[in-house]
Amino acid sequence: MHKDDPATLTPAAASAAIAHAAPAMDAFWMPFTANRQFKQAPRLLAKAKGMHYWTPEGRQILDGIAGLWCVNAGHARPKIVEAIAAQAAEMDFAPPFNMGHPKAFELAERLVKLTPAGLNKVFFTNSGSEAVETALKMAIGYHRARGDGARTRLIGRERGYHGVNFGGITVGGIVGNRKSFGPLLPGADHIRHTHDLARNAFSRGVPEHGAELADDLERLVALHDASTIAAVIVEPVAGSTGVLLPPKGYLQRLRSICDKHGILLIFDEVITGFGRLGSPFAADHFGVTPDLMTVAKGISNGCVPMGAVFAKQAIHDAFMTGPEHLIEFPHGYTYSSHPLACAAALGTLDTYADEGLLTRAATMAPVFENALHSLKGVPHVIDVRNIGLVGGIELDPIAGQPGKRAFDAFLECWERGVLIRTTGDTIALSPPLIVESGHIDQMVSTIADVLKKHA
Ligand code: PXG
Ligand code: PLP
Repeated sequence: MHKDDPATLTPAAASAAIAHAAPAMDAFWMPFTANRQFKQAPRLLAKAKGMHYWTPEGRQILDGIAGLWCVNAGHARPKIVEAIAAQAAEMDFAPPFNMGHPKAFELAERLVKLTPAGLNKVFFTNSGSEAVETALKMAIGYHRARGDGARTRLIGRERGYHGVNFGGITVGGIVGNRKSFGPLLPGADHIRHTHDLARNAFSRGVPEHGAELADDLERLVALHDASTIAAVIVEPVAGSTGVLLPPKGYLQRLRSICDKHGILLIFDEVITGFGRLGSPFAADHFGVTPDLMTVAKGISNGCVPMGAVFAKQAIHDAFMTGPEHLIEFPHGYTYSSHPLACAAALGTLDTYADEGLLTRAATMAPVFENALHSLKGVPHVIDVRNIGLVGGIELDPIAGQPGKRAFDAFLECWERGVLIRTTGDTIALSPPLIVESGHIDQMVSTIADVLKKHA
């Protein structure tokens, strides 16, 4: 036994030894974490490069989830690191209201060259949650600016995730994120989710069945009348709620119902944006262009917080009326287009371009798909879902303890050096887009070993 093993020490010396190894943990109220459980057995990350993290003790961890679906180019990429360092030295901050700085304009021009045709205006935020709030306000403000001010109702989808601010949880459909926070925004409603294990389990790519679920929007139009509905917001592929893919033809159908009724369609591409599906955006992948598109995460490779909303010209132009000295859209954040975020995003776009990363997921998708589907037949696996470099492995829940089977697998994969993500009883994988087949094998075989051990 090591001489500093806390078990051999007096309680006071043991606390001191632990304090030396790990920081005090009392003050930090951690986000989306079981705080009390975590602090009894902390999991710390101290260093990252490429496909890997290292713990403070130097244990290597394979990153199966691109940090938190964001580090698409992998960790510590030189062009991004250098861009941030140089910008911090040159100009730390510039006020974004009534002032500008060159990199914000440069970044905006470069971004709208990547987005689907028509989405050619960009508004910067600092997170996906802020991007969602911004898009919802743009939608309602757009209708009002056109003299259609009764269109205020926002429609989301069951099981949707649109961040954690009030607008986002109003249109979101994850019960646990909503139930504690009162009545939320008035007038919102939800269409049905598309998850259908009975018909679609173990689909490779988008499932066959369920395009007709888009018609649920017609039900809400019949109930509320289209003249009261501003916008519908969906994730093209729902990430947070467990990797739910749109059935074949579903998004096209949603687009045409929105067009028929003058309802704006918002794609929340916070996860799907920047190459996750093998195209720059999910809108490209599915050939469906929304009116507004929210992004975050991969826009800056997760290196400095940043989000954005892309808008069609007509939405932007509807606001550009009235006296020219007045603010057209009274909205913005202190840190909108922050210089460090802009520098990080420019370095990110350079890295994506140099290495073809915005389409690399399409090349790797068959390898990833085959590896994931090899888990069919492994104990407790009741579905495998995949598209591009996103995968979902759904497990049968332990009776009376929903989420526990997957969370236990997460803990054991961590012990074995692989970082995965779980939501409910679904394991999610979304590796950096630089992933190689050896990494995929390591992720999948680790998960298989863990599940077999608990057969
Ligand atoms: N919309 C979507 C579609 C997202 O996936 C957000 C908005 C909010 O972004 P911010 O930057 O405010 O977190 C997200 C974020 C998970 C997980 O458990 C997913 C997200 C965030 C944290 C955890 O899968 N997505
Ligand atoms: N609260 C107060 C008191 C503020 O002064 C501000 C911004 O000036 C905010 C909130 C909003 O902060 P942010 O612009 O970073 O979202």
